[in-house]
Amino acid sequence: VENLLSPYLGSDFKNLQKQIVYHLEHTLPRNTKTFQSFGTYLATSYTIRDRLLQLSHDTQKYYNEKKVKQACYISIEYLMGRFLRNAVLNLNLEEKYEQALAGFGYALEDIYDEEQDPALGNGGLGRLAACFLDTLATHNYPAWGYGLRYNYGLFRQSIGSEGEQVEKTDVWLQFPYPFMVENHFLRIPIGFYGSIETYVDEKTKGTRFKWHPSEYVIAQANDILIPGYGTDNTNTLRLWSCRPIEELDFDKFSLGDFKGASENRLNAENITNVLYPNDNEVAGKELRFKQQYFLVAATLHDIIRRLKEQKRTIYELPDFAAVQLNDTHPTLAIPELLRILLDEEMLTWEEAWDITQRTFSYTNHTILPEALERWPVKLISHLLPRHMQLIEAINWKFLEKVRKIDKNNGELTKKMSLIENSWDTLVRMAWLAIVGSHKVNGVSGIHTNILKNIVFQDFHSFYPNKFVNVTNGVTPRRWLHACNPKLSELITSTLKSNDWIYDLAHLSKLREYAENEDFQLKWAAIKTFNKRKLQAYVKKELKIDIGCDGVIYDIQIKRIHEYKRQLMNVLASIHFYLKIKKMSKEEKTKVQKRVSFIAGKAAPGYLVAKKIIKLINRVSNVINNDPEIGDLFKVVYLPNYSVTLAELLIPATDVSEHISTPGCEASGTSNMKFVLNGGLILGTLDGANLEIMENSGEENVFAFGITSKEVPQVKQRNIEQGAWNLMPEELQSILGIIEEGKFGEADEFRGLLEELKGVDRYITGHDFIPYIKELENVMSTYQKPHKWWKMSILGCAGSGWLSSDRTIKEYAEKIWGIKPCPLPKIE
Ligand code: 26Q
Repeated sequence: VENLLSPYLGSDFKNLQKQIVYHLEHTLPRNTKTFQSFGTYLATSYTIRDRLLQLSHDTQKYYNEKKVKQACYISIEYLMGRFLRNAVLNLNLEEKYEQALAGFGYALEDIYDEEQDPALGNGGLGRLAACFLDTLATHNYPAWGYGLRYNYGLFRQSIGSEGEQVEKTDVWLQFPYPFMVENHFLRIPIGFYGSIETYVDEKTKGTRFKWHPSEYVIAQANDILIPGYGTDNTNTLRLWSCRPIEELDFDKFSLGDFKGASENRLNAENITNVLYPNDNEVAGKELRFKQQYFLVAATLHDIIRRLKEQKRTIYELPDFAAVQLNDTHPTLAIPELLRILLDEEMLTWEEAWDITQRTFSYTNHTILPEALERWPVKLISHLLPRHMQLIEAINWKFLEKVRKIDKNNGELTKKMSLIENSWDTLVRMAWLAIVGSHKVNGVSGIHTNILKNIVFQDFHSFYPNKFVNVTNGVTPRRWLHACNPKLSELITSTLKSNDWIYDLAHLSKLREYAENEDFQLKWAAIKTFNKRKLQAYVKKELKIDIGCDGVIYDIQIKRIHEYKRQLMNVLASIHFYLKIKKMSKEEKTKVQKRVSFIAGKAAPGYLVAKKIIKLINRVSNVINNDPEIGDLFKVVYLPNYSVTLAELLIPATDVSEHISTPGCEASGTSNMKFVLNGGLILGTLDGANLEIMENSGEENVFAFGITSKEVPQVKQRNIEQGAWNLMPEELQSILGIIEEGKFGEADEFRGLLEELKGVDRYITGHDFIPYIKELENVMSTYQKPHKWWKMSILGCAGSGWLSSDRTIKEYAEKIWGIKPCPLPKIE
């Protein structure tokens, strides 16, 4: 710990300048004469990395000395967002760095903007993992994140001339990424394919198995160090990249087979080459399966290596690490650990199974059937023969117990079997994850109830104590303190303390200011300030003029998905457009002005979602260029939604839309970020919206529609009577207008409309009128500023529990059994 005092790491601004120049001249091929912003960003970042390396060494040393239990979070996605601002704020060095860079003629703010946004995730699940890492470090929990270092992150999105989504490769490693430390000393061989050897153990005379893979690749560690806010504890996110065992086949090369010579390298690099761009939808590709195994095999190897480094035995694994499976994507960790314990550590089945169950726990993030992973037995047997054998053994032993309570001649056994016989023989990964874990959690109250009572009902009866709820949360560091500095300052000065940044419950003290005129004015002025920044961005990037004062900024930003109902949103925009067009001049003066923003990516193979994007852009084009509408209403599609863009949008939002079909959105997390920033919610009775209503007060949320329990009846009626026959006339005529070709060729959107007219799976027709009515309520409430700002302040004041700090405390206590382990402070 005393190393922290080393003069090199001194943090007076002159020292920081020396460190920056050092890196400029020695780490980069630059000097003080060829200073430019990007080089300055890199050099500045390297100084941060030095500090974090030092802190991380001390942290690991301390955890090892104390032998504390740690959480290991395995996730195939991490949506980290930019690093530099977060690190500078967490280390409390903002003023010093500002000063240091000002000396070189740079504004720190502009230097932040040089950084790329590592997009190693799709959406909610990956961003949740990132918020958890921030909280774990901030609250001094011994914890590791494990994931993959993809060469290419989530594609970059632009909009083509027809309004369609265009995807481009995200080459994020084109330039050095200074916050990731390649760890060349950690190289782990990972096997695939091959055969199983059976032999008799001399000592016990029992049958043993050994897997002989026929192919190997190397997993190499790349570490991103995670600073906590206001603490020295610095945890590690370890991302694996895949390397070949042999870089080049020299025999082939010598024979002139240049392509064949590099085959090894190319095949290996394939595994961590690209992030699958599917969100809430399974891509059943062999390469994806290989990614999943690669991740868990490397991770378990590393965890066991670290356990043994502490001179502890394998029996202590469950006291050394709590391993959390972020959805079913890392479920192969279960048979992989069993394999290690049985075939390498030579434990008995009972011992091995007990250790496995006590080590793992599993979080479910979705109940959509198309997102539940099922992998063909054939594929698993080919790629991982020993693992398939173990899955069958787990299933056999599990079903033995199920059969005892199965009174319905095999019905229950069939339903609960880890292996399904339908169009193919498939392994149900969620079933495997449940059976192999000691705890399973959903991510919001309603979601966990649906898991217990519907999706995993049989398992809940079988294991009544296994299922728990842990409602999601978001880190207030990034999602308030960093992205909305003016609001952060106002809160700190009002509460006369910044304790809220790591104990968000303090926000409740804002309640007493909710109706204070002076406070409301300050609060509203900050919103306007943030809206102006967004207005300028829209002008610069999209060349669209939007208003600001007196204009509602209404936003829906999330992955494009039918269940999230961006389609309903754009249909409502057409409704309002038509309504304004029919108005007299006099009536128009009374219209509440509004800008409807939509942003989000569609999975490249999800054609319906891509059509929705196209429709939004076509509608936007018509509305924004109609002189009869002027500045009364605009529809703006913001391309390339990302964490960085969210940091601009969320503080600038008056009202955000979370309008999924009830029962479909497991939780949602952006809803929490908006409330934290004084945005109001227009939402359905779904996911975390419900808990936001409970905590911030129902009267402070614009809620509409039916409960998830009522949805099946509506769907059934649609099927029986045809959705068209039940559709309100207003919506029928809007569909008619689209069909007439008002927004481009009539045929273009036929598929979208046919679904609405036929089955209407997501009950858009049913919800359309209540939705429009609530939107109108939003607009009329905006005209009563005192009421609006009261709602906004009360929403924020009630959002203390939305912090991922609260979420992680629950995981730590209910699931992991870990405790904070703060490094001793040095003065
Ligand atoms: C699976 C197999 C093959 C390829 C891709 C996938 C895959 C990838 C990503 C399946 C699902 C996902 C992502 C799911 C997700 O982001 N779910 C969201 O999780 C959030 C955090 O809990 C919730 O707030 C959201 O409600 C939920 O939709």
